[in-house]
Amino acid sequence: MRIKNLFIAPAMLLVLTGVVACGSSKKSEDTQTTEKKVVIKAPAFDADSAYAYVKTQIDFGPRVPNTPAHRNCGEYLANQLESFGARVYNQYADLEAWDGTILKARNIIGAYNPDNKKRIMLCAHWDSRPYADYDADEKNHKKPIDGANDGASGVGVLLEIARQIQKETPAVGIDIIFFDAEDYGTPAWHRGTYKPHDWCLGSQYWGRTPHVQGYFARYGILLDMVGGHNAKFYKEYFSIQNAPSLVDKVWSVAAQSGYENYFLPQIGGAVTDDHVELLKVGIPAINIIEFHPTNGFNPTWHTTNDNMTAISKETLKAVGQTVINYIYEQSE
Ligand code: AHN
Ligand code: ZN
Repeated sequence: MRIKNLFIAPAMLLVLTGVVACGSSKKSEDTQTTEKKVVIKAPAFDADSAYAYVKTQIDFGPRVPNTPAHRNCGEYLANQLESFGARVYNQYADLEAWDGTILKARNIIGAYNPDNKKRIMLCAHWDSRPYADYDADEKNHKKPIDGANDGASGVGVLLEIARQIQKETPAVGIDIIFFDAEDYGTPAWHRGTYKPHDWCLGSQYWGRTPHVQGYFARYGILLDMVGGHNAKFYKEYFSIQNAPSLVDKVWSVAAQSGYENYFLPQIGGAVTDDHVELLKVGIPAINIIEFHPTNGFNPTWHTTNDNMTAISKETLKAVGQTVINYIYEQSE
């Protein structure tokens, strides 16, 4: 018997498995009571810690490929994963952007329990967009953005998850992947030709060249824009189409964990994002992203307002705790 619905919110979560035979020995002398109780603790996700990881990224300056801020932040992220006990892989690649610019890109992967065959990928993009092309003020359209929500929020949540899972090994292997060059897509103000496949360059590269030969994961979860104030997460279209059972599972874990106000049981729009590259190589993957079916992205999206003021600790907590609870529910 497996008792679910035991998510008692933050501090300590118990998943009880095993057989709890009926009644006590008082009822019947010859009824043997077998009781096996396996207690798996899902750690508490610390939103203050995640918030600090978001801020540290923003303090480097916009993480636009080919800039010192980008290089420095890449070093920071790889070092953090290593200090949290992960085996770190770096993928350096020269990737061609929409305008022909060669981006010195770096995908950063932290593997936990690398010999475990049952693996779950947790992903976010760590670069920030070079253009605030949706800013209300046209003067900002060619300026880079902080990308506090768009990029850094997902990375901040995953760094906090990395810090937590090093303390209590889950039954499954975890790969935390920070994709680069997701957000260098053709700007809205551009008129004329451009190279196609201009978004998600880092994950496209990873799809062609995984960090481990023959790599496979049972599931992938992408976090993109998971820090907005009062964010609502609808079930993203490509995720539902290609990994419906994972969507249902994660949304039900969210509800059991008390976050049904964030994870809505409704279909959202389709978002071309890094999870699509996982789907292309056969990994069932979903995108947890703030994207309203009619209103689209958060109003700060691709604007100069996507800075630290756009970040809510409550939202980071809802997403981070949900993902942790999901991970610790997985069995070997
Ligand atoms: C498109 O707008 C085509 N994709 C959204 C993916 C994205 C951009 N995620 C963050 N920034
Ligand atoms: Zn973006």
